[in-house]
Amino acid sequence: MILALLIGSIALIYVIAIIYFHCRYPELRWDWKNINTKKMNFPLGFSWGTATASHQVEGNCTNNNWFLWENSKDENMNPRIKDSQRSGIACNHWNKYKDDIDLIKKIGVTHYRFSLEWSKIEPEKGKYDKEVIDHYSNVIDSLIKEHITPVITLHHFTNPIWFDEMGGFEKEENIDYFVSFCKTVFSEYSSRVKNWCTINEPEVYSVMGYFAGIFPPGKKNPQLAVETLKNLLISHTRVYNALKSLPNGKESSIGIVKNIMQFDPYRRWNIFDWIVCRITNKIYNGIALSYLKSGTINVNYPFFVRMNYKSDNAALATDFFGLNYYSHSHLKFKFDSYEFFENKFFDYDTMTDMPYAIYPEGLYRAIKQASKINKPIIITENGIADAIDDRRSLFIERYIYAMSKSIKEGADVRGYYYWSLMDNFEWAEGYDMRFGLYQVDFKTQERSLRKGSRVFVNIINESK
Ligand code: GCO
Repeated sequence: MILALLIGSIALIYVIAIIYFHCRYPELRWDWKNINTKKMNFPLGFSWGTATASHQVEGNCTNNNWFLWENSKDENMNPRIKDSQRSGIACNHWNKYKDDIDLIKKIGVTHYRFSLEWSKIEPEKGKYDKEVIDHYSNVIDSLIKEHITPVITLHHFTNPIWFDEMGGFEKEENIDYFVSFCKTVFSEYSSRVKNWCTINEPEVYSVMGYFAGIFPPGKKNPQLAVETLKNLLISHTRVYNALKSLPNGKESSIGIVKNIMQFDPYRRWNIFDWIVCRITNKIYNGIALSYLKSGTINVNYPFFVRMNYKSDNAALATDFFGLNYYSHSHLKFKFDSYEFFENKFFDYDTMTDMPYAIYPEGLYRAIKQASKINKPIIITENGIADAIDDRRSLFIERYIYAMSKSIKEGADVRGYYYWSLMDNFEWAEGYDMRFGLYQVDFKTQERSLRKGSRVFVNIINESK
């Protein structure tokens, strides 16, 4: 009798918990057959752009942690990049930037988000390379000449080797070096550049580098992953405050860039799938969102990670929320003391070449999540890896539709930058992932606009 009661109560609690999760965290799905994606409106002054990052496009980034990673002979580090590919000269954007600016112009966008390669500007601690500073200055001038607004990212995954050797962002005391770099480049360019992104995707940097071990430094230490994440968030705040107090600081728009990914349970009736989704979400999205909103981080998962932090000046210290969005994940619990879930897909999913399903509803959901910070949102990245170019136009149309719907419902989204201008070095995936609006032939460095990108050009033209 007692046993029956016990089993009955557990079953009841299980059912109630599942119903609660199910209703509280619905997985949004729209009936695309009955949606007219042509019905889109964008606010006046909405900015259209495209994005790249230094290590992925410039070439010859031989003084950063990724270069070491790509060329590492350490057996334990391999295989880290698919088929041992190396970034090498990448798209040779360093030398071809003028041609590339013409390409940017041709698409009709008005904003170009690119990153400064810290390891080139400050190759040794405290020593700045004047030629490199001049190079970026020329890039900025060329953009402005073509009426394209430069949007600079100060940190996009790569560190100078000297900084990594000191422990990089694992150590809070190292943040000072990054702040100094940022102040130097801001003083150089801020009279011409008004839009600044501090840190790109702190959660991706930490999770990939310190939990999955797929990015440098290839560690697998969850606690260190959240410490590093916290330090990157603190870096954002410190850079934000430092730049705001410099000349041109007040007039500049300075924000952080965060990737949002939803974690939906693979089996909606399975409590373990729900639990791993909630934990993963709390770490991947929750830490940064809570830090930006209230300056606090409270994560307590005994035997896994623990982080309780409060900052007095972090809350709302950002002028915009840069949102990078690609897709959601379906997690399935698995018995494993380290990676306690696996990523699953459904037969009905339309996949991109990356292990991401096309899920435009997710961008709508992500905008809702980001809106909680109460700052203007810029979609700083969104795009598809599609080498054969048979899904790109659908992707663009539907994701932009999802964004426009959220704007219609009141979300303060100010811009959309497609990732990426051209095919480039996709980190651990090497050159196989083709995100470009322009296809790049890496043998000849020729660029050509993909058919699937034309829909982007049309949407921009129609919105004017
Ligand atoms: C990231 C970066 C980009 C990627 C892009 C496609 O999200 O990892 O910001 O550098 O190339 O997101 O995966």
